Amino acid sequence: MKITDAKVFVGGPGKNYVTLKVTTDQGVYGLGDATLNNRETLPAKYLTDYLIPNLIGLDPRRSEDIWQLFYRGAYFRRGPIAMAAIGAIDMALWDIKAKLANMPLYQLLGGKSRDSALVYAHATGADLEDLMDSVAAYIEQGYKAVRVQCGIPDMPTASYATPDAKGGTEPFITDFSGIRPKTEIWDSEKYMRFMPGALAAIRDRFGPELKILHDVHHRLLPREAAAFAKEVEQVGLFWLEDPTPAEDQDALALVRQHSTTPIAIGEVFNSIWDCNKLIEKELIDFIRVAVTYAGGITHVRRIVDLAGQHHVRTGFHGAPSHSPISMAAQAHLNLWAPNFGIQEYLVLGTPACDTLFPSDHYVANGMQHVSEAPGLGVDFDEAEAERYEYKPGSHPIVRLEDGTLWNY
Ligand code: KDG
Ligand code: MG
Repeated sequence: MKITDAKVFVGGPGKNYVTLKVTTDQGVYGLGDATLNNRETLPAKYLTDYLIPNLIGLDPRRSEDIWQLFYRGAYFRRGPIAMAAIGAIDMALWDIKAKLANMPLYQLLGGKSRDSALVYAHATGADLEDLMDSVAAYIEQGYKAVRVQCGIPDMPTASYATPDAKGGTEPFITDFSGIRPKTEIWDSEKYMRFMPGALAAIRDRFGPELKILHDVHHRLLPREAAAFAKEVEQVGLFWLEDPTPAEDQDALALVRQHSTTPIAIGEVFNSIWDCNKLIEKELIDFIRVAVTYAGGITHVRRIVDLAGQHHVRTGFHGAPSHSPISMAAQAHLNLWAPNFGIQEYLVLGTPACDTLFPSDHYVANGMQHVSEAPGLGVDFDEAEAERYEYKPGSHPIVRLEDGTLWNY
């Protein structure tokens, strides 16, 4: 059996999804997602210029060897661009493998450890009252877990993932007016004075059952993060996410030393080498890698297994920057992983997105249900894809009030 062709498509409804389709001489094809938010053309180019020419002619069933070939063979290892490109190929090869076996992918991983998987939604508000309305709306829809992000009083712009005005939706997240980023203003002191009380008020209003998550989005120093995590302990958060930038894996030790608030980190990690110390020293509770830019199912599965030995559960990244293909791959991992924790889930499900990526995966009552179709259980409509093209866009950047550049 041989791979005969592989094509990359960039575009989609409201997002530049990077979609890989790998075809074989036996008519079976596989799909992968190499979307790297706001840098989408780069994994696409890495695929077309370097990986695909070496992929043609190989046996698609040798997914492990092909992973090693592209990882070790590059000499310059890791990094989100290469790992997103390798990840897309890996997903496509697992899709092919599971289609050949005529099984949904989770069966090849070891079968179901649960019937459906807990997800969390994004509640957001320009202020606390607005945020409460957003949380209430998700509870009404059956969600058991919500991430809460709130505008901070006296901050001159919206803060991370909050709308400019009441009733607005999360400004997700790419601004398609060009590649020059907008600037948000940040003040950690104002945030630390306001946010613990806001989280406590949400707990008071919605009671003990609601799983409350909060994303600091890398903005605190380790000492500040330790103080914050300690102060919010009585709220009983499900997790506190990205309290510090985690290039320095040891920084999390300070947070751990001072607080029992569960910590989630890793959405920007792209290999096991970015999180092995965090996991082995048991400094975190949830690992947030994504199958896209962490090297696909083959590599993420290794991270999940390491995590499982250290009481670290999964909480795969699921921002709308991931296409339904990688979300499907993660849905299968979620059904299998013995140390599954939660899945971030946003309703990608615009009719246009569903038309481009038809599938039977669905979320109901805050639980993710996985398609029984062979493979990843998601398809890609190439004719529909011709309606879309790449649109340049950017994340905001963050500066302190005096102009100093800070962490977005
Ligand atoms: O590209 C950046 C987004 O993926 C990120 O801001 C989303 O922090 C995020 C989250 O938790 O979903
Ligand atoms: Mg995050």
